[in-house]
Amino acid sequence: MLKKLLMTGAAGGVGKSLRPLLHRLAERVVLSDITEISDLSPHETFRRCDLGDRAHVDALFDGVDGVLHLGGISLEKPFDLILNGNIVGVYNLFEAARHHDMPRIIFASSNHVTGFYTRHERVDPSMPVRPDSLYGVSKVFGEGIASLYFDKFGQECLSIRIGWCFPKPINPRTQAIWLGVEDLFDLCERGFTAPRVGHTIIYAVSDNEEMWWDNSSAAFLGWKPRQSSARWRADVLANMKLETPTDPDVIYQGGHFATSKHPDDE
Ligand code: NAI
Ligand code: 15L
Repeated sequence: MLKKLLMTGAAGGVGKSLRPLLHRLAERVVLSDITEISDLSPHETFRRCDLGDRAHVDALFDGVDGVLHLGGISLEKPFDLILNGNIVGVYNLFEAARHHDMPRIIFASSNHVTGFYTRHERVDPSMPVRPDSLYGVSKVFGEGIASLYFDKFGQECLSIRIGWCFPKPINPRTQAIWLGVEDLFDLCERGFTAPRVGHTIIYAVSDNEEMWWDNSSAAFLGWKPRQSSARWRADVLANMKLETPTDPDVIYQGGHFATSKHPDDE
C-alpha cells in the first residue's frame, strides 16, 4: 500500500474514472490538475498546478511515494500547448522525482507512439517508434526521459501506452484497443508493487478479440487483463459506417491521428 500517491491530470476522463478505485492502492491521494476539482473524498486532497511550472510541480512531491502521471494534452493540438503540457511538463515531473527520493512513476503514454504501424502488424515495445502526430512525438519524448532517468539515475517508471480508455468503444478501431478501467487499475497496482520495473513499456489494452500489440516483454508484471470490448461487438457493428480498406484512417493503428492536418495550420 502506498502512503501518498500523486495523480496528475486528475480532472480528466481517465483520472475521474480511476479515482473511486485508488483507496485500494494508497492511504492518501493527492489529485493535481490545472482544472479545479472540488468533490473530494476524505483520503483525497487537491493541488492546482500547471505542469509547465517547475517550482509548482516540485512542490507537489512532498512525501509522495508513487506518481501516476496522466496530466497533459491528450490529443493532437498546436505545438505550443504540447510543448508546455507534455514536453516541459514531463521534464518537470521527472526532475521533481529526482529531487524527492525518486518515487516510482507510471507514465500515461499512448498508442500514438506507434500509430503509423498498420492494423495488420503486431507491434511490441522493442520495435522502432512510428508516431502519428506531434502529440505522439511528445509521448515518445516522455518515454525517452523515462529511459534516460532510469539508466542514468535509477528512477523507475512504467510507461503505459494506453489504447482507448473510455466507457465503451465507438468503432472497430476503438473496439480493438479498448481498455477497461478495472484492467487499468490492476496494471497500475502491479506497476507500483512489482519488486522492480526499471523502465518498462507496456501497451495498456484489455483482453479484446482483436489484438495489435504484443506485451510478452512485460510478462514479469503478471498483468492479465480480464475485461473485453467483445460485449459491445454487436453495437459497434450495428452503428458503424462501412469501412473502406484503402482509407488511411482505417489502414493505420492511429486512425485519424495519422491523417489529421498539421495542428498549427488549422
Ligand atoms: P484528458 O484530456 O481528459 O485529461 C488530461 C488532464 O490533464 C486534463 O484534466 C487537463 O486539465 C490536464 N492538463 C492538461 N494540460 C495541463 C497542464 N499544462 N498542467 C496540468 N494539467 C494539465 O485525458 P484522459 O483521456 O484522461 O487521458 C489521461 C492521460 O492518458 C493523458 O496523458 C493521455 O495522453 C493519456 N492517454 C489517454 C487515452 C485514453 O483513451 N483516454 C489513450 C492514450 C493515452
Ligand atoms: C489517445 O492518446 C487520446 O488521449 C485519447 O483521447 C484517444 O484519442 C486515443 O488516444 C485514441 O487512440 O483514440
